[in-house]
Amino acid sequence: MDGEDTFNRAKLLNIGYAEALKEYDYDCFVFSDVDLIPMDDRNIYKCYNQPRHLAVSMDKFGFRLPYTQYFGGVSSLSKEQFLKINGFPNNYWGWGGEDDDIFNRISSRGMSISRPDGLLGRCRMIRHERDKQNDPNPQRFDRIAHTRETMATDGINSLKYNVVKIEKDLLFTKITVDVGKP
Ligand SMILES: [Mn+2]
Repeated sequence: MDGEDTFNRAKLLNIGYAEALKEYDYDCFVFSDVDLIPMDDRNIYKCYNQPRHLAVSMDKFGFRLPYTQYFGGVSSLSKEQFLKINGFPNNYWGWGGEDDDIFNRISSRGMSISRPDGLLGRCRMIRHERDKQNDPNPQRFDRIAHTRETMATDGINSLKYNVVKIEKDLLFTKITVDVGKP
C-alpha cells in the first residue's frame, strides 16, 4: 500500500486477486498477512471444497482459535468461492472487522469454513508494533452487522484503485497500490 494513510487489508486482498488474474487465469487464491509464518509444512496452502481458514492456531492467541467464526490471518478461496461472495469488503478502513465480514459473506452464501487441525495449523506471527494509522476501526461492529445487505454492492464488483509500481522478482511480484482514503 502506498503512502501514509489508513490501512485497508480486505481491499488490498481484493487487489491481489484482481492483479493476479491479469497475469494468468488462476483458480485458487491464498490470502496471507505479511507477518504470518506456517510452522508445519503439512498445512497445505491450496483450495478446498469450502473456503479454507489456514491460520487456525497462532502463537499470539496461545495456539488456539480466538473464536469459532474467526477467519483472520491466512485463508484460501477458489475463484468460484471468491466470486460467490463478491470478494471481500472495500470499506473497512483501519484495524479489524474485515475478517468477520468475510466470514459473514461465506456463511450467508451457504458455505462453511474448512480448517486443518490445531496442531498442524500452528503459525507464528513476526513481532511488530501496531501502526498509528492502523488503529481499531470504531465502525467495524456496525459494518459487520450489515454484511448481508452491503455485500452485493461492496466487493470485487465495486473495486477501484490505482497501481503505483510493479516490481517483478524471481519468486514474487511486489505491487504497490494507492487504495484511496476512507
Ligand atoms: Mn500482525
